[in-house]
Amino acid sequence: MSEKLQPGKIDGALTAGGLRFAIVVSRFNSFITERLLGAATDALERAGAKSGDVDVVRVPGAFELPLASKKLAQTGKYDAVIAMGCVLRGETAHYDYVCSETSRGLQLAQMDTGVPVIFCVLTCDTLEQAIDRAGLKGGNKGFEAGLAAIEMGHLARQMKGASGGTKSSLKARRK
Ligand code: INI
Repeated sequence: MSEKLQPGKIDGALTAGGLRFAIVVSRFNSFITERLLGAATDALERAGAKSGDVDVVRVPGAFELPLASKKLAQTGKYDAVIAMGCVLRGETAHYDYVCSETSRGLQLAQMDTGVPVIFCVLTCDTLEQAIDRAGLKGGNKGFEAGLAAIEMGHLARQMKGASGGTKSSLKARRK
């Protein structure tokens, strides 16, 4: 009988020391987005990030998040970018265009640059739903985004050069 399969494990640590982050925050619905920002910086700080390693950039609305995130990712200065916004449904189709282009643009930004771009954009029908997710009943999505940025920042470092080719710096940990 062969031994039980023991796949190598590649985990992203949850310590932020030594990693660099950019946070892009939409001014639109700032009552919500500033609360997301506060929770994300809390998560980063409590995980060991230093002030000089976190930059905050503000943009007018969610629609502007993808371009700013991509430009920040392209600088090569950051291990992860967090994009924060809050889109609230109105009476027209505007909401749908903003949501779809923002999410598509942010995914493209990370796929084009190879730098993790964390999606922290609330897309809600009501203000109450948004408040619930920015520090009330639903916790705070900003805090979750901070943790996701740390984990993905580490993973991206470990997977540098692992683009499907034969050689990479990716080292699986075996127990
Ligand atoms: N931007 C948001 O971030 N949230 C919204 O709810 C929103 N609504 O509802 O219109 C919104 N619109 C502005 C948009 O993101 C752009 O900033 C604007 O169209 C200029 O490009």
